Amino acid sequence: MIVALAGGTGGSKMVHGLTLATGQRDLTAIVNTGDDGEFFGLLVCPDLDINLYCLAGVVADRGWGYADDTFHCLEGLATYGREAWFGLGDRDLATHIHRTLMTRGGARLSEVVDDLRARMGVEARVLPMTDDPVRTIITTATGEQRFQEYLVRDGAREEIASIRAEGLDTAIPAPGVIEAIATADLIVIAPSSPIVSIGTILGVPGVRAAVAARRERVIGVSPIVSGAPVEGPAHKFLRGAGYHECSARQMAAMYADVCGTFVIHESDANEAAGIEALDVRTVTTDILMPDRASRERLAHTVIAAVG
Ligand code: FO1
Repeated sequence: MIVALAGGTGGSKMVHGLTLATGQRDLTAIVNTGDDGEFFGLLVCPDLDINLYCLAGVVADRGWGYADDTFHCLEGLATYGREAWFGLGDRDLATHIHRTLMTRGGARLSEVVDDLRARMGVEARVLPMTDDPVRTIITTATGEQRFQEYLVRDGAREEIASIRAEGLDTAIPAPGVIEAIATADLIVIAPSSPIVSIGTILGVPGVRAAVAARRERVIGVSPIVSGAPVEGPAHKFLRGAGYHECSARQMAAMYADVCGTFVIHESDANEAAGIEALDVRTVTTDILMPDRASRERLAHTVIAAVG
């Protein structure tokens, strides 16, 4: 069994690649929920949905939401003066309504995700990192913003003064999370943000220690290539968390306690010696995943690297 720790778009590409390489039944994805939020009274879980939609083959090319979705409901809400900056498509809204109704009926988030997974025909196991609410809060000079407000509404323009994940300290790993990590043949840290995606998953009490105990079976893939993030404003999150170096080596240093092997892009080959000095074995290859073939190829490299 392969376990992947994943955030949204970058993470889902790695998860997808791993399923192409091994089949869906051999994969468990443990997914960040710090990006979750409430919109129009509905519980929206972007990273879980991105992974589910990707595995179901229905994700839009932009990497989130349903392919070919329409936005009539959101447009209607805008005419009533409602804030419509978060692109909730009509088909996507069905997911949020179903999830909200299930949770209001007493279901845990992990039960909802499993229900969505089964109904979408996804065979891979998809687990939220926790069933408890965790919300990433970004503080800038303007004040506190919810994660999606900072990222989508405000376009991640401002420098970040601090980042915190509300509810993380007391969150309990979702059922199956620790067991999956403890028994996995291979644990892949997907190229998601080390702060607001992977950092949040590892921050759930007990998860970092469980992954560290499997360090020799853990392989990370760098979300940074040539000093810049492959997806999203990872550099802003890094600076906001007090890291002033944005490099593959910095990523490896942040994971050195949990990760025995790290995959970097060939353009960063000059950083390999610095990473090996952290006692992290380094694999250098093309880690960009623009299409299906590149995802599958990288997944095969990742699997072969840890044997
Ligand atoms: N990302 C955007 O850049 N703009 C959007 O309007 C947007 C809407 C959205 C709706 C549902 C969903 O599941 C994801 C959505 N995302 C949108 C993606 C999301 O903001 C981020 O990519 C993740 O939270 C980061 O992993």
